[in-house]
Amino acid sequence: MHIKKNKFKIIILSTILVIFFVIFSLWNLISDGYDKQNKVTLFLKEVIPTKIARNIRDSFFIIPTLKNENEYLKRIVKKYDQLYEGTLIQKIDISSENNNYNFNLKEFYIPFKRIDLLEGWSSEKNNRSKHYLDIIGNDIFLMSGQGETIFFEKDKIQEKKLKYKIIENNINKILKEKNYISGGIRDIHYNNGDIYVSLLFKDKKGYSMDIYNAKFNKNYLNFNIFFKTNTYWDKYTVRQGGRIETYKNNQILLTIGDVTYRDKVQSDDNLYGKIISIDKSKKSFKIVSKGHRNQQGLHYLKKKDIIVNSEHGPKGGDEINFNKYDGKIQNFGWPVASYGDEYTKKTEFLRSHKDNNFVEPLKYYVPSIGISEIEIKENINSKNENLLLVSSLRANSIYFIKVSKDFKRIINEDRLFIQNQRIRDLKYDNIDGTIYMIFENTPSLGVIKLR
Ligand SMILES: [Ca+2]
Repeated sequence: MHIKKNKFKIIILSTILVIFFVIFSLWNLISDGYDKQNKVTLFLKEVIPTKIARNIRDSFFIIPTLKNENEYLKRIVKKYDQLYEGTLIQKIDISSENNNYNFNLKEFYIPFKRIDLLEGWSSEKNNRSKHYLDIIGNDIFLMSGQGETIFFEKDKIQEKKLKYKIIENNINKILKEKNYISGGIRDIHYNNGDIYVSLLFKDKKGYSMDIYNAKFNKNYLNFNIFFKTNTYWDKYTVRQGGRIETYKNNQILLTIGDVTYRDKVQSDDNLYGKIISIDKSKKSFKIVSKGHRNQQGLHYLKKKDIIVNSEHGPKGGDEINFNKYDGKIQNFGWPVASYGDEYTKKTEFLRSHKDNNFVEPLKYYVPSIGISEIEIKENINSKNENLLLVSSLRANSIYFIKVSKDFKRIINEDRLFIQNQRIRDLKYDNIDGTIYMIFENTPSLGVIKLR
């Protein structure tokens, strides 16, 4: 009888262990977090469709999900209670992985909508919860995905409240008049007295993105159409691009993603998967590069006359690209060459860009980090080396990449991990070394100072 009892105990114990293991692996599978992705998780993600995994999460994991939601709700209530106060949430010391960079990170509330991760980060609704910022003189200007505009004075980051001021604008009036459904703001950029915004919208013809601009002032921003891309797509996608940057000779730059129309990307008779320069007076445009997928970061190196962009690859293959444009359209390879792989079917991408007449990325990431905005601090030492600052969504990090004087060689790399924060936007203030970041999970404004 004793033996039978023991046997029974062992069976019960092993059953519990097996159940525990299954729950643990499933939890790993559907919970967010770049660093948790081991080979087993990646394999399970491949074999279990996202929809089923989400259903399991919402029914089976109701308690951890609710607990997680509860934490968020507490923060959100606090956020709404303080409205435009911009209260300091926390102040923590934080170091990069290889300890090259040490910061005191300050985090302040911003009065905009948070991204809802239960909806899935790529949902259409969440596209209106991606917010952007720029530095304008002594002020930091922010615009929400829904088109709200606010600012605060730089000095306020020394205090406990940013005390945002609202600037009214006519974005919603434009949407109403034109009968557009808003797809969200995709970037803001200050240039020579004007604010430029890229606006995603949907009308009878489908989805598209245009640029509007307004004379900058702190009372009212009256936006007018600046440039129509006349590029349409029929189904919602995150592969939109939309970054705006100052360029030479009275021009600005704009990135337009492939919006899944990959067959069009390699030809020059359309704007899918391109970076274009737009003349500010004539409003005429030129293609400066093609072969892009979803360019979420854009920076122009004035002294070197180089256009730098970051872009999302497919599964893996996020890239940092350098374009020394000399009148000939540069080709960055998509959808022919990529270091990533297809999500659904097995497509064989060419790997080498150089050997196939495309421009090789300076850097690529496998797995993807969800690469976003890119800023560059030039001439950081006596060797005239430069520092790339790259924000990432999926990897919740800022990457610091030190490169040679000619931007052709990587000297070292480091990474600052900021737990549970997708970092949508990033601006570097070269006057005092402050880095401003948009964290989209809270959402909040992160501030660190680069010494
Ligand atoms: Ca490429």
